[in-house]
Amino acid sequence: MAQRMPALAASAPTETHCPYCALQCGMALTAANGTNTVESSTGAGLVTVAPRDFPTNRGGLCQKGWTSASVLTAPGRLTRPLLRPHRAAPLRPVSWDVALGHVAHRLRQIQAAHGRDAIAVFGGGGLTNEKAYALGKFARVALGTSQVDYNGRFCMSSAAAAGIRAFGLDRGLPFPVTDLDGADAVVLVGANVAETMPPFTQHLRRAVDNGGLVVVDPRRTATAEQAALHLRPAPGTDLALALGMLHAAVADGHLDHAYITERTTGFDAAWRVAARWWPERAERVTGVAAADQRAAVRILAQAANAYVLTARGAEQHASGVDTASAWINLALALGLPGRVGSGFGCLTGQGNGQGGREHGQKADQLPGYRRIDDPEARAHVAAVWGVDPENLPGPGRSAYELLDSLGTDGGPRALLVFGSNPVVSAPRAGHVAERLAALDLLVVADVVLSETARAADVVLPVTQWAEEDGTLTNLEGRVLLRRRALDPPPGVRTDLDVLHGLAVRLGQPADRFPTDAETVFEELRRASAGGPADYSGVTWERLRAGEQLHWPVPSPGHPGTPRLFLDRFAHPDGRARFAAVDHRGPAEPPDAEYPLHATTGRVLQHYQSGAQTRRVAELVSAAPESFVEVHPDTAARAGLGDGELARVVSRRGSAVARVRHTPTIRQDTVFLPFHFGDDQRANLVTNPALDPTSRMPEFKVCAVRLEPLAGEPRRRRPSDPSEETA
Ligand SMILES: Nc1nc2c(c(=O)[nH]1)N[C@H]1C(S)=C(S)[C@@H](COP(=O)(O)OP(=O)(O)OC[C@H]3O[C@@H](n4cnc5c(=O)[nH]c(N)nc54)[C@H](O)[C@@H]3O)O[C@H]1N2
Ligand SMILES: Nc1nc2c(c(=O)[nH]1)N[C@H]1C(S)=C(S)[C@@H](COP(=O)(O)OP(=O)(O)OC[C@H]3O[C@@H](n4cnc5c(=O)[nH]c(N)nc54)[C@H](O)[C@@H]3O)O[C@H]1N2
Ligand code: SF4
Ligand SMILES: [Mo]
Repeated sequence: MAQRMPALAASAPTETHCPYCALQCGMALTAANGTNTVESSTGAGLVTVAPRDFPTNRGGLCQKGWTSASVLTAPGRLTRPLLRPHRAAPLRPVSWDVALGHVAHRLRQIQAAHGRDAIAVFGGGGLTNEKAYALGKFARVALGTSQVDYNGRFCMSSAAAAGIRAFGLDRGLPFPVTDLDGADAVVLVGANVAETMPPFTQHLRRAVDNGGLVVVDPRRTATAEQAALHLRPAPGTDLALALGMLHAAVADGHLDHAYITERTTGFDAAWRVAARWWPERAERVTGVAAADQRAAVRILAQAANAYVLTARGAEQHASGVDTASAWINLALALGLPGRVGSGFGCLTGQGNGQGGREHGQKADQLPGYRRIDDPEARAHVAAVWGVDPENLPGPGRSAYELLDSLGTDGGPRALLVFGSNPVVSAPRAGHVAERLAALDLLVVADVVLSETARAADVVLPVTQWAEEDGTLTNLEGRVLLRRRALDPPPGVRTDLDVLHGLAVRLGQPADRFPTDAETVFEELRRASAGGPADYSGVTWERLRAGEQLHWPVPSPGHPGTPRLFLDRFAHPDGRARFAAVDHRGPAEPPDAEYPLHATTGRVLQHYQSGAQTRRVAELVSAAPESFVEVHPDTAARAGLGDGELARVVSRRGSAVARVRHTPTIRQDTVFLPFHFGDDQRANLVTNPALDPTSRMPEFKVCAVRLEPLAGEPRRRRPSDPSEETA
């Protein structure tokens, strides 16, 4: 079928950024031919991607970035709203007016019967700042619901909570990525950047050459291969490891006493815990040799320029906040944070993972990284929104608790999803799918028919990345302009259009939900003014002119803040705080029935739930299906040969994966990627034990056993998005 394809809005290459991760590599998009009519099946190649010289990627791109234009013309790209009139009916194309009219009508009905909190909203860290802002405002003002949260809860929430506790402010990297170029030593904790941000590794070159890269990961990853020292703790034992290393720092005389005295508080209380964690004790819990712990501390302490960086391997635990705090304690003890050329940071994951956690789609938050329970913040934001602060709801449930409550007594009866695919990416995904099925109404706005969209009553087709303008804030707190390079396919609308259309149908004044992204950003500037993440001095004009603006940017003449904390930390006393944290171990220890630790994570070729990358032929042929990394001896004990299909079984459910003999993984640990759908979902087995502070689920460790999959070994293909609408 011939269909109108994206036409270039301008003939010159458009300078923009990658649709995927928080590195936000700079790229340029160009049309490969001048026509706007092509066969949809051969649409890939219509737009070409070229890397450009931007500080985070310096001309590099990963395979996902190179192939990102394929998603614009992917088979199964949604172009018409879909609606199922009742739960048993198939999804059928309808007009926008019918779709939005139906949603608004049902939302009103459900709220009339069950109250305002009967509607829930779930957002995403891939949404632009403008969308994230508009979504939070839509939930609080148009729906008046407190029940809004987003997938960043599964991503950066532990790092954010630990950063706020220690430094008084959460910006993943409080320094530009390029500062790492000068690092002699870098400790990467639970970060596999060689696969999750390949161009980032060029910033580690000096540390690698210097013998200063230390990687903490239960697996020998592509990143660990480059390290001078690879520490291989059992999953969920980082906290003990960090305590052992703090102990070693003290015992071996590496403390920066002057820094601790002048710039921090709380060392004594933190030390009282670490004093009990001599490295030999930490070795017994973690499996990391005491000598290696000491060596790692020595590498950090002896370097002129040293950094500690954490990512999801350290943070996605029921003790994620305390674990991140323990690594911060080590960095503080060595005097690293808030210095030029040294520091501590957490690597933000999603394209707008940083901005997405600042502008109000989080349950406890208002724009500008304000707290929704702070009366001053409520008054400020309500004034910008033109509403009475009394009418703003309070904090709602966190992401997993929200999903878990859907369709229960007292839980929401309708859910609107923008920019997430929780049927694949939420912990205990089988249960989450059941909760979604118990709803009276599920509405999903997406670019493709994701697994979550497949379960929806109404699917709203939206524009993506290269078809619209918007800002994102990358992993170093730099605000970027992602530009429209193409016309969207006819029939799709922007998320801002969708929110506007719904708001008006819910009785909101038309000008309260603008559809133009720059207009929304102007409002976001005012809403964020005076908040911790102050964007009031950022304008699209400055971004168009190529200015490098790291927040806070508190006035239009302000140059931005590439490096935070150089003079003082953001607590009222200007000091960073040690946290007295102790090890507590995984929520679900292995036992006779489930003897192995399962951990989960990423591969180079796929992004997140795979909704986008499983539709790119090149990526699917390189990484077609799920697998489980398992030590050959462990596989043999379970009767599994290399390449055979296994069932990975936990108390929550089981996932099918092909066995990959991996002699370098710990014998007590298996690893699964979480990018695949249906019965290959790693999240069918994961444990939704939550961190008490951040409400982060324990994606990185649960107890499992391996079983051979009965029957024929089969090859699977990614789920075909056209199945349901054909
Ligand atoms: N290719 C690709 N790149 C991506 C993404 C993607 O989906 N695909 N997603 C983006 C997003 S949103 C994010 S959040 C980032 C995530 O980036 P990373 O955090 O680098 O990615 P993960 O693979 O989730 O986890 C990193 C490592 O943690 C290890 N690990 C598991 N358990 C533990 C543990 O208990 N302790 C320690 N120390 N390590 C452990 C795993 O073996 C894994 O190698 O990647 C971003 N980039
Ligand atoms: N087991 C396990 N599970 C995990 C993790 C793990 O390490 N292990 N990591 C967690 C982490 S760190 C993260 S960040 C989450 C991510 O998991 P998800 O939240 O599921 O992330 P995505 O797959 O990126 O989903 C984004 C969806 O939004 C759509 N989309 C893209 N752009 C737009 C847009 O502009 N508007 C709209 N409306 N839709 C859009 C995409 O097509 C896709 O369907 O997964 C978490 N789940
Ligand atoms: S590293 Fe991240 S931003 Fe860069 S090309 Fe790959 S996915 Fe895109
Ligand atoms: Mo993430």
